[in-house]
Parts: sequence; structure tokens; C-alpha cells
Amino acid sequence: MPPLELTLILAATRDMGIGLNGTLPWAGLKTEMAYFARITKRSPQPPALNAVIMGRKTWDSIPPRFRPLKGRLNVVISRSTTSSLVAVQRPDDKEPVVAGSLEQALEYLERVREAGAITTGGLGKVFVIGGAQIYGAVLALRETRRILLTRITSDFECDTFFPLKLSEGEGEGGWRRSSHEELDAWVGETVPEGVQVEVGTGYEFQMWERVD
Ligand code: FOL
Repeated sequence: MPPLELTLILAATRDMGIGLNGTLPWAGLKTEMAYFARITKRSPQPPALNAVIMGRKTWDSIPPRFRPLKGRLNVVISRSTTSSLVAVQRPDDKEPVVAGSLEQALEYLERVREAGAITTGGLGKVFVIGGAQIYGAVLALRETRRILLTRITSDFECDTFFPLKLSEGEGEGGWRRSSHEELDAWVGETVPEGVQVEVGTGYEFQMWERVD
């Protein structure tokens, strides 16, 4: 089997701000949040199940009524987990799978994929949904091929930043912006193009791919 491919998904301001006080810096971007939910759920071939990997602080930031994120295999990374995940843990609708490190989370998903365990249709896409610490660790991995970035064009105060600058034109360190057609093809739907405005906040859906 080829190595697991990881896709980062995030919304960030122009200076790559992603969070403030343990939550999103903006409020009321319902259509943007609906995009996140739809894209992370959508499976290339149902009934395959996609996975979302997140850090413990991101888990805490999700409103309790929305977690685990439904229709996705939720994997939470926490150093204080008691689980060693030696066996393939069976998640349910109430509890996420908890891994003690990013490496353990990826090993777990490899086992799910090879065993075809947990999901009848197998494992679909694997998304990394934050936060900054987890993004930083994942960006260092070769398995990380693409970034679904929602570029927020308004300014917001932030205290947490995505650890890679993706500025218009060329990104830093081997990342290039894909065409809109490439974005549509990869996510499997026609994504609105150009600047979207919601509650007075502008944003644009983008995809970035590793150059090598
Ligand atoms: N990526 C993008 N594009 N936008 C985001 O807001 C975003 N947020 C996170 C990671 N990547 C992102 C992390 N934060 C929920 C809440 C916070 C969060 C991620 C997800 C959440 O509650 N999601 C529900 C939808 C809730 C709703 O419909 O309002 C879900 O089912 O996905």
C-alpha cells in the first residue's frame, strides 16, 4: 500500500492567524464551516469513512454537541492518554480514538487501513484539522501532500498561527497554489471561486500542494 496521504484543512488570515483564546478568531462563518464539514465528510467511494486528526486543544474547542465530528473517524492526540492503542480501538458516536502522539495516530490509521477495520468501506481521506502544534508536526512529514486553506481576507486579532507562510504567488519551502480546477477535482465538488463574503468577512477557498 502507498503511504497514508495527509491533507491539512484550515482557515487563516493573511498573516496565517488561526486562533484566539482557544477558539476561532471569527464568528458566524456558517457557510465556511459547512464547507469544512462537507469536505471532511465527503468520501470518494462511500461507504469509506474519512478520518480527522486533531490535537487535544482543538478537540476542546469544538462545541460538545458537535463532537466527535459526525460521519468521520475522530482521532485526538493527547499526551495524557491512558490508551496505548495496541489494539485497534473501536470508536463510537460518543468517544473519539485517543492517541498518545502523532506517530501513534498515524500507526493506528495505517492499521485501520490495512485491516479494513472499523469501516465497512475502508478508510477514505485523512484530514489534519489542527491546531498549530499538530499542523507544525505534520508539515514536517513527507505524507503531507496538500493544504486546503480558506484565506480570510479581513483582519482579526489572533494568538495562534499556522507555522507556514502561504502567500499569494509562491508559498514558502516547496508549496505551490493549485488551480481552482485542481481544487474541485480533489474535493469532488464545484467549490465557489473568488472572494466569498459572509457577515462582512471575506474569504477564499484555496488548495496548496507540495511541489516535490
Ligand atoms: N478549516 C476550515 N476551513 N474552517 C474551520 O473553521 C476550521 N476549523 C477547524 C479546523 N479546520 C478548519 C478547527 N475548529 C468545528 C468547530 C471548530 C473547529 C472545527 C470544527 C465543528 O463544530 N464542526 C461541525 C460543524 C458545526 C456546524 O455546522 O456549525 C462539523 O460537523 O464539522
